[in-house]
Amino acid sequence: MSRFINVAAAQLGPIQRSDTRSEIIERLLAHLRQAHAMGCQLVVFPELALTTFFPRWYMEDPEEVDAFYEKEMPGPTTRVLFDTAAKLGIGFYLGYAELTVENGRAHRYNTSILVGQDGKIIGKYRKVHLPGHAEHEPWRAFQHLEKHYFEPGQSFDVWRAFGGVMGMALCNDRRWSETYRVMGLQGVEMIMLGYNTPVHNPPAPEHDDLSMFHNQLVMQAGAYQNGTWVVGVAKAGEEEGCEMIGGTCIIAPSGEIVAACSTKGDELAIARCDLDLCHSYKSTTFNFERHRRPEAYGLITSRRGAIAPADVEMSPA
Ligand code: CDT
Repeated sequence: MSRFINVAAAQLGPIQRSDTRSEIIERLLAHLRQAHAMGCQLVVFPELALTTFFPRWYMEDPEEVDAFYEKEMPGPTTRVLFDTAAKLGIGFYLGYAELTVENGRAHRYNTSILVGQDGKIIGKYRKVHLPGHAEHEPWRAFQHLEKHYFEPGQSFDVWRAFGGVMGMALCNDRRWSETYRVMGLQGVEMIMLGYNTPVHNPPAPEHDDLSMFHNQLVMQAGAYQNGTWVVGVAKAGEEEGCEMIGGTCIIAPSGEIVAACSTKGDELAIARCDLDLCHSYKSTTFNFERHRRPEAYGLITSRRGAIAPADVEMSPA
């Protein structure tokens, strides 16, 4: 059997701080229209797709900071995305900064939503693995203050949509095998994942030459080990002096890349994804029910950091 979904991985080139929301949304709309013209049912946008990657700056003025967040979704400027999606009959995944008030307290998250072909929100995901640091670290060429600007999300959920089981993750989540496995255990068939990844990692510059290799390594492994499609979408190119990797691609449950962007600008990579391909991996090598041994995995949820066994000094015989 085949269950096809035509997916567009909608890479964005850089977004500068001076770009207005309306200008940025025009670029997203162009992607939606082009993807629709090419027969797609789903468009996947990057993480924080409505703004520049603002956690690269330490800011103290709350008004300046809050301007980067969406207070409602859809809101006055984003509604056109939902209306266009409904008109074209095309769904989308969108990453953005969310500001919400609960019981009189403000909460800020690095969020993505999945919107159906009717323009209605199907599900929301809040980034679990927030990288970087919480305090200003002036020694860095640029900051990575996600731990300062966002609270972590608490779960990896999946949704029945687009004829399959859909999951969401954001950027740094893709480096953690737990991300894929928790969704794998809920039968996920397609994980959508937007990212903003600088080429240069200030605490580990020795990894810079490997940034694209690591990007593909983690997403291809996550796809194969869980028998799922993975759609990884970059915001790429030189944004405010910070060079970000591209590498947007669509990965099959075999772990193979089946479509990829070749530039660092606005570009679509399109694939006709058969969700039934997942079955051949989920029912053989990665038949979880048959082969997993959760009784041996207790440390995964009971321990956070690594603790090596004590170094026992051998006494002379
Ligand atoms: N946005 C985001 O999560 N970026 C991180 C940078 C970490 S530096 C290795 C990422 O994992 O790509």
